[in-house]
Amino acid sequence: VRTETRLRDALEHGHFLLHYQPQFTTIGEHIVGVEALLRWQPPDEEMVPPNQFIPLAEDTGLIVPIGAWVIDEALAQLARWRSAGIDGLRMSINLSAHQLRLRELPRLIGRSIEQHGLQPADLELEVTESVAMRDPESTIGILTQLRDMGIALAIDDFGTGYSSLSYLKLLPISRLKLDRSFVHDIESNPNDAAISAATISLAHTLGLEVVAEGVEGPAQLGMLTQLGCDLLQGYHFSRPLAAPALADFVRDWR
Ligand code: G
Ligand code: G
Ligand code: MN
Ligand code: NA
Repeated sequence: VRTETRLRDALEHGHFLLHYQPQFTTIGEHIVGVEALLRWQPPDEEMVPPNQFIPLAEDTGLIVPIGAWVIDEALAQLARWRSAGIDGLRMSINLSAHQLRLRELPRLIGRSIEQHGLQPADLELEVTESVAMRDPESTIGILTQLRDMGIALAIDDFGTGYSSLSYLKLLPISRLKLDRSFVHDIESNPNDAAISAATISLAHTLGLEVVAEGVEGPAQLGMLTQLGCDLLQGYHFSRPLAAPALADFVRDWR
C-alpha cells in the first residue's frame, strides 16, 4: 500500500501518538515544559520515527490534518496532566510550513485551547528557521496573530538556516532553539562554542531566551550554563517519553 494511503489510514484509526520531552531551566534544573513529538505506531509493527514519515506528510499536505490532531492531542494531554496535579508545564508543538499558510490556524488553535480549559500562555509553537524565513511577510502576519493571542513562539533548529539577523528582529518570537549540531561538540570544538556564545548573546540582546537542544552529557550542560543559556533539552535529562512515563518522570524529579 502506498505510504500516503497508510498515513491517511493511520490518522483515521488513531495510530499516531505523541511522546513528550521535558525542558529544564539551566539554573536549578526545574522542568518548565515539554516538547510534543509525533510518532506513528502501526498495529503489530515497530514504531515509526517522524523523519520517516513527516517529509511525505508535508509533500502530500497530510501534515495539515495530522498537525491539527497533534495540536488538539497535546493540549488535551496537558489538561489531563493538570487535572492529575502535574501543573506548571508549557506545551511546545512543532508547526510545518503548510500549517502556517492556513488562514484558520489561529482560530483552530484558539478553539482547542478553550475546549481544554487552558490559556494561550500554556502553549508554545516551534517553527524552524527555514520555514520562518520562507515567505516572510505572510509568515510574520500569522505569527503576529498567534503572538497577539498570547501564544509563545520559538525558532527551531536555529543556526542551521540562513536567517538574516534584521529579519529575526521582526519576528514576534520569545525563544530560539539552538540546534543540536552546535551543542554536540560544544566542549571540544571552539567554533561550535563561539557560535553558541554568539547566539545566546544575540538572543539576550533581542530580549529572547535560548533553549539548547541535544544536551547529552554533563560537559555540555556545564558549558551551556557558563554561556548563560536559559533552557536545556536532551538525553542527559530525558528522552522523549510516552505520556504516562513523562508524568512519572516529572513526579520523581520534583
Ligand atoms: O521525534 P524526533 O525527535 O525524532 O523528531 C524528528 C523531527 O520531526 C524533528 O525535526 C521534529 O521537529 C519533527 N517533528 C516531530 N513531531 C512533529 C510534529 O508534530 N509536527 C511537525 N511538523 N514536525 C514534528
Ligand atoms: O527538530 P526538533 O528539535 O523539533 O526535534 C527534536 C529531535 O531531537 C527529536 O528527534 C528528538 O528525539 C531528538 N533529540 C532529543 N534530545 C536529543 C539528544 O539529546 N540528542 C540527540 N541526538 N537527539 C535528541
Ligand atoms: Mn522542535
Ligand atoms: Na530542532
